[in-house]
Amino acid sequence: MTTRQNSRRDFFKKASLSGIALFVSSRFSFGAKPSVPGNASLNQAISKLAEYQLTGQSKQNPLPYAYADLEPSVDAKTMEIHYSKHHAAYTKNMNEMSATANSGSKPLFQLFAEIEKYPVPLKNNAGGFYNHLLFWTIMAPNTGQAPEGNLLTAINDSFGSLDKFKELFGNAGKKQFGSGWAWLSVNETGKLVVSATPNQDNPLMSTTEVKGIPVLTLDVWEHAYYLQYQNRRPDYVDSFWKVVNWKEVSRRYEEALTAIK
Ligand code: MN3
Repeated sequence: MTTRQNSRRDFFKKASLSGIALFVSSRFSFGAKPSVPGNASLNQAISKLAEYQLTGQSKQNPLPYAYADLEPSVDAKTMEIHYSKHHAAYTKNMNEMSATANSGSKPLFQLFAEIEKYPVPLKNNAGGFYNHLLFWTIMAPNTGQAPEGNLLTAINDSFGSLDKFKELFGNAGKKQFGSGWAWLSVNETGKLVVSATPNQDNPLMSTTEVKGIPVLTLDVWEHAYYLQYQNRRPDYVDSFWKVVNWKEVSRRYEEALTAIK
């Protein structure tokens, strides 16, 4: 036995005698990552959402516009590859992996709520399936829209102004290191929160720190903008506001609030 192992053994012996062994072992044993607490009341609200019917055996919805319709914010070729290749691959992989993990008939949001129990590739592909499904709906051709009504009031209350919200959300996307997503979500108290996640993680997942029901999102993977913007992610993020479908964001906001009440 090495000196190090000896001193570790001695430490635990002493710790046990002094009554702190339980504390030490629960915090440091098994090399486990710190767990993110679950949120029963949020999960209860999530179970009331229309999209709760989605399972690990789902199809892509048809795009609600043509590939070229988001130009000049998002070019047609990017939209075509993004929808017909990337999103299609996440969908196919999720369906295959869900079948293997025996989770194919489980509501997707229930899977997200206990995602730490499943293999990371299933998490990545199920996240990729849902995040894009949401993303397509919250964009529309040159909307000229701005948030109104309850949503605008909530944005002003939470962030000070629409411009301050756009800056905060935009920075979440611009500063996300590597691939990921920016989010506007309704949290368990009904408050709006901005966050960013890496990879295909989302605020519905048990492993995500800032949890909530997402109502607006922006894909900042390079595949979402590189053909048109190359390294200029900030330009892509700024151009996104021209194609935000605020009517749909508002609908999702009201649905989330109703589910949480
Ligand atoms: Mn993408």
